[in-house]
Amino acid sequence: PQTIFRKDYTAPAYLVDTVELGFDLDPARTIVANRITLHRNPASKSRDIVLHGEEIELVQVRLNGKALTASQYRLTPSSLTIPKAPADVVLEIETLCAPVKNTTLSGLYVSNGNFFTQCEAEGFRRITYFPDRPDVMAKYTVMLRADKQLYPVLLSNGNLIEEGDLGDGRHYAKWEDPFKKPSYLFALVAARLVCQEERYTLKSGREVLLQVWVEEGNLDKTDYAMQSLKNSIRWDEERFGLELDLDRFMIVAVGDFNMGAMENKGLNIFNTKYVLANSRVATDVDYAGIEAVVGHEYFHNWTGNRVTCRDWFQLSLKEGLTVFRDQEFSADMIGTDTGRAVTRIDQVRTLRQAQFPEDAGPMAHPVRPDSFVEINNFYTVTVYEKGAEVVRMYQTLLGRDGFRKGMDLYFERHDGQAVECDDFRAAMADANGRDLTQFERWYSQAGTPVVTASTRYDVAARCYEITLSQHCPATAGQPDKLPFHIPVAVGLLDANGKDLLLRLEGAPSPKHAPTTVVLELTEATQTFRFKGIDQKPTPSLLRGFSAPVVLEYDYTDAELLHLFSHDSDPVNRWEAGQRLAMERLLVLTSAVAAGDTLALDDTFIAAFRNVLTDDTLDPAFRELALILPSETIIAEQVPVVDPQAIHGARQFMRRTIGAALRPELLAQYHANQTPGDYSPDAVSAGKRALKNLALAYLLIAPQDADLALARQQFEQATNMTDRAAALAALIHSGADASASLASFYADFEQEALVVDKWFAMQAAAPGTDVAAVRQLMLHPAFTLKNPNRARSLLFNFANANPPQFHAADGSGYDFWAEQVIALDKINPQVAARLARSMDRWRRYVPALQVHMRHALERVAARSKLSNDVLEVISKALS
Ligand code: BAL
Ligand code: ZN
Repeated sequence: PQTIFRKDYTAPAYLVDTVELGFDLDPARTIVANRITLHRNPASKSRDIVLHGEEIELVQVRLNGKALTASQYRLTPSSLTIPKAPADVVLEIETLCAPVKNTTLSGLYVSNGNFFTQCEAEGFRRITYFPDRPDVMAKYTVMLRADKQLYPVLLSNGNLIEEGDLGDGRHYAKWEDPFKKPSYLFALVAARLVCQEERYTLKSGREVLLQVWVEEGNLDKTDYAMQSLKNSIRWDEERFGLELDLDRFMIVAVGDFNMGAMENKGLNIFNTKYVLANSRVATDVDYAGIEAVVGHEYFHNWTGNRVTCRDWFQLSLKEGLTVFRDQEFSADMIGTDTGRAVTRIDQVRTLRQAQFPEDAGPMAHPVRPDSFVEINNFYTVTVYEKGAEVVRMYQTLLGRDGFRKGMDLYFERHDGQAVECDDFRAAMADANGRDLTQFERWYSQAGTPVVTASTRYDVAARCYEITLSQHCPATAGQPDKLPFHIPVAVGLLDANGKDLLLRLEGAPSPKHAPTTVVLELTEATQTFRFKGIDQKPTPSLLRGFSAPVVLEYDYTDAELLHLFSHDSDPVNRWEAGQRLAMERLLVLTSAVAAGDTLALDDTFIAAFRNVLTDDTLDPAFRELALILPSETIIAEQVPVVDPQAIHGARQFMRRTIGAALRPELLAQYHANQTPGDYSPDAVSAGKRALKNLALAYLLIAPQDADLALARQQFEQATNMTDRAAALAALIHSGADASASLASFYADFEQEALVVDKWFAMQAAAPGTDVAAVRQLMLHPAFTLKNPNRARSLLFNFANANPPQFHAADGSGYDFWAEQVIALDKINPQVAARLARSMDRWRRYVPALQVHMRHALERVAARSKLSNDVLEVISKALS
């Protein structure tokens, strides 16, 4: 397959002014008539019109009114080229496609009898021939024709300008999008759906129509999505001064969807997972996901749609920025400082769980990649979550007001354009009079920087020195890295745990000395001096996780315990607990591998007890503080991964905590009940989280009373959060959970998203081996064709059940290879995601590596792999 390089970018030879699309929708044979007006791009020397097209049948093409013969164009399986075209062109192209056969869920497809589209990144070319690249922006008019009975609802982007009957049992609707857009933002829906709708008044007084479209039985699950949409609209007005620019904004839910959701202009199409919720079927985590994703897609309307990407290498321009915006939105919706910190801790966990391993593995790439084979493989945690960290660092360096000034300038300069990450950086720099040249390295260098700190206290000079050094490990094609511009937020705690007031040598003295300062590390090594320090402090480094780096500092246990008890920065307070746990988990992992006796010190238990029982702390924070680093995160810390030893060590620690803190866990279990009507608000959700974590600890080595408690919660729960948590705890306890599993399934078999949970819980349970997963695949509700279902069983097994996936005989890897191959025939995007589960194979103990290599080679040996899977597997093996 061909590698595409960022350096090879050339401007399009022709630009498109208008697009008129006509669809005669039929599942087996949809006719697409496409009339585009183009003009030659003065910035290009070429006179060839290059149109992309895949898996569509060309019926005819007319240029300026004249039908072209086959000798007048070049047709390949992926393109239609019209050489030596005139300067101004009207092209009329008719094509055929078969949506019902489209299992890739890219382009136009059928889900549960309804038509949907997904065009990002390159799905539009599966609908019609077109210059399917984001720097070609045009105005679209869309005519939809379809059977009226089967598809009563016909939607596309923008405004509905006409609708009516065609007299033959069919009807039509004509839509016009007033804004220029790239083809990846095109969407249509033709379906039997119902909607919740509401007229909403913007801050300016303009009224808009908001709609959430779902299948008939799901109308009672649309309130939270609608509320989240209204909150998003208000938030973007208030925080960034950005108003909804359309008269109508629609969200449509579909059960078969590759991504979480898609920001098509005015017609967001969503995975049902991020729309449907009521207390019966959705958990607190689901509610939070809906708020975040509804926000995310809505915020794309400005950061992505109004200003879009010049090319797909710039994907993080819209994704990193929009993730940052949705993160800030979710934090602001909670509103409290600890609430913000809890969302921040969640982000740090995601980075460590998924992004740091990606940065250190065979698919490592810069936030702005330099090359790819298949762009779908680059919708990654690096582009999204690390990209959001990069955007967050602007705000950390420039302040909230400075960041807002940069955003304002970005829109002033680039509204209606397709631009690059560098343009965003320039707007931030110019709006604030700052030189952000070095900051560019966050976009161009892959890998997670390691910042090493050392400190020195000079009692005579009353001076405390912090020396910071940085290096970044080599990644593919980038053996040597230059220093990054890293904001390192620090505070200093006195012996009582109080923050010291900070005066940094060489920096202007503010009227009120702060308790946190942001040190700007720009060189390989730099020393910072704090003046007027009367006692040796405990440093709190990288507060708020101010940069996506690994921070190394030789903390003593006493210092970590001090921070874990007192740090005013909740992120670092949590971090101290994670470090205390990690040090011990590494020792325990070695002990398990060596067959030594395992032990956990009382000091550690006492620290956990203190946090668990400290009622001045938010339950949501306490829950996070008591979750041990995951097996994946532990695996990243050891030189050679022995998954059984890691699992044994972590289980031992959980079991020991559960036994030692039994009375306190029980007390917290009872103290954090949330009686009354269910509400997904952060305070209630935090209580449920702590309560259910307590239950999980109690059920690691359960007494009969604990099992009874879990069964009672399972049976009497008034919401899915509590019901699912009790069921998961029962499954993980090792006790017989079959009756509970059966009754759960019977109660919810009509609820696809709950059935996903049922599969997912079992897949992740350490008692579920490959044979059990194979058995679950035979269940009538299982199908590889639905991405959510495939993810619930296969991905959870491969990624969330290390002791079974890494079974010593390699059976987990054989199973993985089989499923990657099977999925690739149906849906290459989803298959390639599953293929990524083997990214870190070279880090495992040699005996497992042999099996892993064999499984990878088995996939690689297949003759008809998609580019998606081929790229992932070849990079893993290279
Ligand atoms: N643009 C693809 C889905 C999302 O990031 O919103
Ligand atoms: Zn996005």
